[in-house]
Parts: sequence; structure tokens; C-alpha cells
Amino acid sequence: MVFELRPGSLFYIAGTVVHGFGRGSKQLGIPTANLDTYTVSQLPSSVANGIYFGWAKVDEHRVAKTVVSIGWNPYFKNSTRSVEAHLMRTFQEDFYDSVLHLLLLKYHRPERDFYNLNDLIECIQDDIRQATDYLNQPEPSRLKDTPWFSASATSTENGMP
Ligand code: ADP
Ligand code: RBF
Ligand code: MG
Repeated sequence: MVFELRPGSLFYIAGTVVHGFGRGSKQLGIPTANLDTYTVSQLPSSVANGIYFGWAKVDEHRVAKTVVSIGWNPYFKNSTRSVEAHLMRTFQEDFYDSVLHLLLLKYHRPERDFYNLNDLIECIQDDIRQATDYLNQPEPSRLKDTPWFSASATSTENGMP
């Protein structure tokens, strides 16, 4: 399910967590929950590829800060578009097949190519630091209590909270 709440800048996306490219991002300390291909195909064209800051909710876990990468991962030259979210929270177990709700608040930067994997990882770690600072501000912080994350948002017929 994809809703454009403010054109070009505020999006709600919910989908199922599927297996990603299996590149061992978890081993690099940056696991990313990948959304199913149907949900990715539903993204409106106004959703630009790139890195976003926002809030995420998995099942009944508490809302977590997230950095989300949308696009083709130029460093790996992927042949499919993907939406993958790293949540700034430690989970005891994997959550494949769970429903992941994302509220994207801020477009941060376009996807880039890198000379080596280490540069990519350092860039992602910098994204995570900047996202944390951004989301700690009062305005973005308030939005984590959005009705889009409440149970009713997924149970009503048209998905509106
Ligand atoms: P894949 O290639 O299958 O996406 P990853 O190495 O990117 O594998 O790991 C992603 C999986 O790790 C997620 O689908 C989720 O089940 C789990 N996971 C555990 N902690 C996190 C987290 N903090 N953020 C995102 N995914 C996490
Ligand atoms: N992949 C790229 O090729 N270029 C990027 O600029 C890029 N930025 C990312 C930023 C964040 C915050 C995250 C979570 C991922 C990013 N990725 C990027 C995707 C990364 O290559 C991917 O998570 C791993 O390859 C696992 O599929
Ligand atoms: Mg992944």
C-alpha cells in the first residue's frame, strides 16, 4: 500500500518483508528489510530514487527511526528497483514475512556509485547519523505518532486511518 501524503515529500508505504539480494548487509552491521516487488511496483512516479529519513513499524514493535534506500543500487548495478529500510533498533529475531510500515519524511540524497564497498558503508553510516539527528527534532519526532501506524490503518477497507 502506498499513499502520497504531501506530493514529493511525505509518503506512507506498507508491504511485506522479503529476502533481498543476500549480500550479507547484516554482516556489515547494516541489515536492510526489503519490501515485496508488488509494493515496489505501486510506487507513484513522483517517488524519486534516493535515500530517505523516516519512521518504521514492524508488527507490534515500537516505532523505530529508519533510513530507506529506494532505487537500483548503482554500486551493485541491480536490475530491479528496490525499497529497503535499515531500522535503527536492535531486533532479537529476523522479521521476514512481516508487514513493514514506513513513513518517509525527508529526501536526503540521490543514490550514488562508489569506488569501493568501504566508501559505501561509510556513506551509509553517515546517513544514519544524520537521520538520527534529523528525527530527534521536535517536528519530525511528533510524526512518529501518526495514525498510519495504528492497527486501524491496516484494517479499514480503503486503508485510510
Ligand atoms: P536480505 O538480503 O535478505 O535483505 P539483510 O542482510 O539485508 O538480508 O538482512 C535483512 C533482514 O534482517 C530483514 O529482512 C530483517 O528480517 C532482519 N533485521 C534485523 N534487524 C534489522 C534492522 N535493524 N533493520 C532492518 N532489518 C533487520
Ligand atoms: N546503494 C548504492 O549503490 N548507492 C547508494 O548510495 C546507497 N545508499 C544507501 C543508503 C542507505 C541508508 C541504505 C540503507 C542503503 C544504501 N544503498 C546504496 C543500498 C546498499 O547497497 C544495500 O543496502 C546493500 O547492497 C544490500 O542490498
Ligand atoms: Mg536487505
